[in-house]
Amino acid sequence: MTRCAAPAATTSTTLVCGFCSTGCGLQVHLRDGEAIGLTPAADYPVNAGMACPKGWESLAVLNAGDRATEPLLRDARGHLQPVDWPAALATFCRRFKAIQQAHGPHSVAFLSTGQIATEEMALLGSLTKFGMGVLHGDGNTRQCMASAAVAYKESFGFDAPPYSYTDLEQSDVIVLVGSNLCVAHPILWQRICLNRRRPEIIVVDPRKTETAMAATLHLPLRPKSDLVLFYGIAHLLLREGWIDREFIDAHTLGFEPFAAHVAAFTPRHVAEVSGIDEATLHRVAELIHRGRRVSFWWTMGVNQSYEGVRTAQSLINLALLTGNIGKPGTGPNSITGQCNAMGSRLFSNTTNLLGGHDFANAGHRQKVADALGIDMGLIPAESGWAYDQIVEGILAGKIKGLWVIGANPAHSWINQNTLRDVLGRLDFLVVQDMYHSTETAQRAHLVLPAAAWGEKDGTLINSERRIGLMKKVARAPGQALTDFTIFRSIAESWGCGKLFTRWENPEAVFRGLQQISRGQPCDISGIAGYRMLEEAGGVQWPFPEAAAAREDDARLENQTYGERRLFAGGRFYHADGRARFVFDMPGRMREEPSARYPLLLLTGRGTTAQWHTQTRTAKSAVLRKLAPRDLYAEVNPADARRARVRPNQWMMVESQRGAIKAKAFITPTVPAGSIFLPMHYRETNQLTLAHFDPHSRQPSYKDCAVRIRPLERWER
Ligand SMILES: Nc1nc2c(c(=O)[nH]1)N[C@H]1C(S)=C(S)[C@@H](COP(=O)(O)OP(=O)(O)OC[C@H]3O[C@@H](n4cnc5c(=O)[nH]c(N)nc54)[C@H](O)[C@@H]3O)O[C@H]1N2
Ligand SMILES: Nc1nc2c(c(=O)[nH]1)N[C@H]1C(S)=C(S)[C@@H](COP(=O)(O)OP(=O)(O)OC[C@H]3O[C@@H](n4cnc5c(=O)[nH]c(N)nc54)[C@H](O)[C@@H]3O)O[C@H]1N2
Ligand code: SF4
Ligand SMILES: [Mo]
Repeated sequence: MTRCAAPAATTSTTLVCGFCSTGCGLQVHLRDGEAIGLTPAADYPVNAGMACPKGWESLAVLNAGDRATEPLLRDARGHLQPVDWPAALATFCRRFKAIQQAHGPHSVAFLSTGQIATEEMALLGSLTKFGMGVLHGDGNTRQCMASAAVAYKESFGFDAPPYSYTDLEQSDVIVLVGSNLCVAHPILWQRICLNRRRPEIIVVDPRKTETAMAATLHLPLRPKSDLVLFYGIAHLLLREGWIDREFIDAHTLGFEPFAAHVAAFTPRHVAEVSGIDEATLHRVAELIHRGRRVSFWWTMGVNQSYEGVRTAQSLINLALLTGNIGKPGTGPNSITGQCNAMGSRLFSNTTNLLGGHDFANAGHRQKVADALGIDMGLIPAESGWAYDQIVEGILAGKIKGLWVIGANPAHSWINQNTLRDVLGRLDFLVVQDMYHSTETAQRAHLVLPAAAWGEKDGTLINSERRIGLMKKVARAPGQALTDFTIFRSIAESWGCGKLFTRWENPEAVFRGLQQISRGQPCDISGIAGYRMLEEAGGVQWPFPEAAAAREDDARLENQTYGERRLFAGGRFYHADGRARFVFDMPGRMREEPSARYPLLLLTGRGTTAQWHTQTRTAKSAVLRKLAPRDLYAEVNPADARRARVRPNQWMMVESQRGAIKAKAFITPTVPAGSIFLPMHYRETNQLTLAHFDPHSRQPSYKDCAVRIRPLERWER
């Protein structure tokens, strides 16, 4: 007779996905406390039982042969060799301190990420700036969200995306600009599919993307003609009197100059520049006018531009002009990218002082110092350099030490030829990552092994400002530690640990951040700890104590945790309560196609199964099967014919900065005169041109001139 083993205890718990900013809830199934699988959480308000392939494979990517399991230090012969943590920490402090002593405190900088917990970002930003005397630190969110953040700040007085995802279900007219939802935010597309109002869906994208194909109207505008296009739509709305004058008068500033500005953007001129004919322009204006609830959504086709801020504001202006804000199904809505880009915008202590405060404001510095129990003199009075300025600082020999956390700039940063040279100039490069094999880690002097999503606790903030929980459901491999623990250990080794005695664990930090947020637009002082986040399926900011009290009443009336759409009362965050119309003259592309380089290069996301530089997604056998292995370029049939390129043939794609090989994917979905390269392959950014929006310093990743030629068999 055989005896049965006692049945293992199986339970489950819900955590927020660690890939994109949609912030789906994933129900992880545990046996004896260890994750054994996951399914999309049916009762999470964001995704209601849905998830994309990346979410489904979240656990699979944790088990990979190239996980960093111990610290690695480059030896005298140039090889990365394992060392123990005490040695790694001692080297970290010794090398960075020596650099600071020789070249000044600001000669060490850091580059962080939108993919770690809010508590971790806050600790990193405070450790570096208040403890280590570092001034210059930025996030990979600069590549992604900076234009939206600046646009909102200037227009509304605070970086505040105003919407809830339910707005996707409540709109009559949904305008998606430079946003390929079906690939980049598939669950948000699913939310649109739940809209029962038979919405008009207008997609503005030079390419006929998966999303454009599913739309009711696709505007294949010429790349980078968005600003002219939306000024033209404003022109038509004004000309026809299709504006909400009452809203404009009561809640905005700058209408008259804006109206004068767009007078020059006549339909004829706009049609010429954008390639969208006058009848279609009129139809779009009329749809916006007729729609009772119109929402404008944008992503990287807008933000990643040399005029990203003003383009984002041209959409904000349309919402203000027509009063489409603060009501269900409306809003000028920027969709974020990474799982915690929104956390980074408020709490990373890089561009803004913790909690959306201003480094330059002495009152703000005092408030934060008091809340943290530190000397105000430790808080710098300026925000430090942006990503591109840090890169330039290294080139100029001003920055000699760099600490990269949760980012892979040696693949993702614009114009790799300079970047790789730049990283090579550093005296000391530390990379803190979950894998030791990333392009950046391979160039490091010291690699610090980090635990990943699923192996640690903390919070993430999604695109609709919902703060959700990330939890430890698996053990980190080898000696890998959570980013939180690594930062705490560095604080101790550096000798500034006493500044952070209150920062014992992520939840304690969360409580501290709640205090700091008091009185800010992002006030979250009313959240009753992680427990409330767990019970409510996440809570959107703002949630001040006063709201918490109201919420209790609402719950008595048997309502769920209410959604916090912003600006319902028409009051914005500028001191006078009014939103601003902000506008400018459209500029020109820096590198237009020419006789030598006749094609314009667009770049972006390729498939739902690929995440950025593929350090994570390439580790899943399932996701690998769902994505092309080789780099491919979408080429229009007319351009392919001209260049004598055949389907699937290897080609050379060249810009003034480099030449790469890619397979030809000949398709009419990319407009003639442009080609498209997905960003997931390391070659893509060897071609891109380093240029930036002057207000947000966000890279303009989606416009530079290239040429193609077929490769002979012997050339491959
Ligand atoms: N599967 C997957 N999902 C992701 C990510 C991923 O790597 N993989 N990354 C996440 C992150 S961090 C981000 S930021 C988001 C990005 O999400 P999206 O912004 O939706 O993705 P992209 O493909 O970069 O760019 C969107 C579109 O902009 C278009 N575009 C290019 N130039 C112009 C232009 O001048 N005007 C207009 N109107 N459109 C233009 C491109 O053709 C492209 O279809 O995705 C998030 N989701
Ligand atoms: N040409 C072109 N280039 C682009 C874009 C484009 O559209 N076109 N898009 C840009 C945009 S929007 C973005 S957001 C960037 C993304 O650029 P990056 O952020 O540089 O790319 P990722 O691959 O997301 O790098 C994240 C790194 O963090 C590691 N990691 C994951 N989880 C953790 C963790 O918990 N702790 C630590 N320490 N590490 C972790 C991963 O292994 C990976 O190496 O790319 C930009 N680059
Ligand atoms: S849509 Fe985004 S948040 Fe949802 S499962 Fe996919 S990657 Fe995760
Ligand atoms: Mo991004």
